[in-house]
Amino acid sequence: MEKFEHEYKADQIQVLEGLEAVRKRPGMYIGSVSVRGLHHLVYEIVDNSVDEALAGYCKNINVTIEKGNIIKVEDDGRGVPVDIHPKTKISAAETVYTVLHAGGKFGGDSGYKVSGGLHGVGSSVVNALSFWTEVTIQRDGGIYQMSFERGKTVKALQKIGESKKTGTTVRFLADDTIFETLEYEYEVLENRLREMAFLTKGLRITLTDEREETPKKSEFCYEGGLVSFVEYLNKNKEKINQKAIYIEKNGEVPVEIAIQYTTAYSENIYSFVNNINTIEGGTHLEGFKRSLTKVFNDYARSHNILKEKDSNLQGEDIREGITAIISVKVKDPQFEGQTKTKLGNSEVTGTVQSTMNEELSAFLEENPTVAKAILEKCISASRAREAARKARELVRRKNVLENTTLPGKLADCSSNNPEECEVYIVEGDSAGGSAKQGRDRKFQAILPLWGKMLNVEKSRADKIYNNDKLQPVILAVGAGIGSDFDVTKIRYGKIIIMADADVDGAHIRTLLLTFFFRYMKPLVENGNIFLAQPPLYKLSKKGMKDLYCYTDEQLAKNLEQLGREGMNIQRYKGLGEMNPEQLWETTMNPETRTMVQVTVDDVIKADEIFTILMGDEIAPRREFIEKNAKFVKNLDI
Ligand code: 0RA
Repeated sequence: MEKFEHEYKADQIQVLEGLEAVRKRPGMYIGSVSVRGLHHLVYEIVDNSVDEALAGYCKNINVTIEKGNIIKVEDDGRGVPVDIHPKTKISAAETVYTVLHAGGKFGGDSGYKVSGGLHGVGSSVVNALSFWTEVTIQRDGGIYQMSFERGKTVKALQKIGESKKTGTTVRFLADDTIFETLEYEYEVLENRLREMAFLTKGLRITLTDEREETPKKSEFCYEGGLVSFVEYLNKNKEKINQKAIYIEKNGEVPVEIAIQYTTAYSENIYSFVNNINTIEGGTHLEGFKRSLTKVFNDYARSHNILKEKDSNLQGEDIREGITAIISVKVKDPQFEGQTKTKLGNSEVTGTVQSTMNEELSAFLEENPTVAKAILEKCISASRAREAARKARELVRRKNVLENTTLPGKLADCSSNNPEECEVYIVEGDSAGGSAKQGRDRKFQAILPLWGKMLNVEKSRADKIYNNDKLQPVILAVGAGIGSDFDVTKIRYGKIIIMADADVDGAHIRTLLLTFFFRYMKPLVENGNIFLAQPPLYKLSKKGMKDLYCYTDEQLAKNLEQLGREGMNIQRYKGLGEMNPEQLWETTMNPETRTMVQVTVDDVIKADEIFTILMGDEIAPRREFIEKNAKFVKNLDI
């Protein structure tokens, strides 16, 4: 008996130490304590319910943002087991929510348990980082409930009623002493939940926002799974194969793939392992790419589309215009890479490759018209690549002849340490002149651009290398483009777009951002791209230091405080109206400027927006602009 008590205490101490560690270093468990980490809490709880759906027992998940930013996640699975652990005398349910490594144990042989994310520790991490958590379980004919504060049990599991239903409901309020904000963003949660629903065929997920007077609600349920996913991604694009190609095999490593080609030039392949977006790719993506290249080349040869004298199509030719989702389930996934989103399990390459080899070649044999249409596109991509290579060579040779690799218009900085260097891409010659005079030439370079910018959404790499507007940008950045792009070669750590605060400026900003997103994506992902924020107004008055306002709200507030009497309000129509000193002080001086860092939190969403804004179809663009017109002032992706 004594021994038993001793063990019980030891266990308890371990529990508290475990959750204390989570509270001490939340970033280690959920990435950060920013709004991003906050959303992560929701994903962790939803993941557990999705696991129950993957095991085949849960059909509906309802997520609610209640008033006061309380989150409720409700599922109709089997319910977390409520029986008492004979040794610890604690219920299995309480163990799951308080012990850092308890999740998987109880899922051992309860179907296909391949939880991603935190490998089953999610529930206890959320509990540790919440001001309070309340768990209600319906199971074995009863309703059971328990509650916690900052991870510590305040009410152990007890039966509070009878019920014939089963399921688990978790409500929690994140701890505001840990998170920078508790304000959930509806659209961010909506995107992730939609993605979850696509990845789990037939699962119904709802999201309700009760914070406003009139609640908002979204519902996602896709019988088509990944096929629905690619068709959703391509909804504003012109399709080559109307029906997505679908491949599924349920072996040791279940594989599911959907492929649809469009007339676009970009490549959109998203890969998932256990429903986690593997942004850095990995072995599953490798297997997919290898097979895609081989199957299309083999088909083209055996059907005489590629003649004997022709060389093989390259991978990138075959991936032009592709939209594909690869989803695999791996029992013991090894995640590598900078952000731990790269699958390392080497056996997965072969599984994906052989599944694709079999199923894709069968599909092509059965659908020769589709095969031919896709191959025509690949062959024209291959020709364009050849043209791009020649264009690139020409640019290189020209530079060698002229003994320069930098564009003539660039006013470079004297430092060549990329970490401290920044380049301003400035719209217009006169603003460029002011920027040149106003800058700190030690670390600030100026590249003026003017005239009509190429829309890269509608052109291929060869045109881009030859384009007189983009060529200077490519040379100044110094790291190539597309599949040649090498982020370690960039000459500036900050690339700052400085354009007027008007419609034309917004247009140039969008065109440049599209270019960076499509052809230098790592820059956007790593946060190297910034938008300068020039002031909109200058307030001046006798005896007062000039005051700059960057928004209409700021202007109104300042006028209210300082009065209009004798105040001169200058509205800046363009950067060119500022003299070099003003430009330095308001927009370029690192001590006083504000800049917007461009981030792509959601690459899928960003692709959608660029397609809408810059692509061929007009109706969705009009719809987007009408819907977002009131936000256009802060154009951000
Ligand atoms: C382990 C075993 C069983 C259910 C669950 C875990 C479970 C966990 C969560 C978390 C959220 N919702 C959940 N639903 C179920 C069931 C074991 C059995 O009944 O045999």
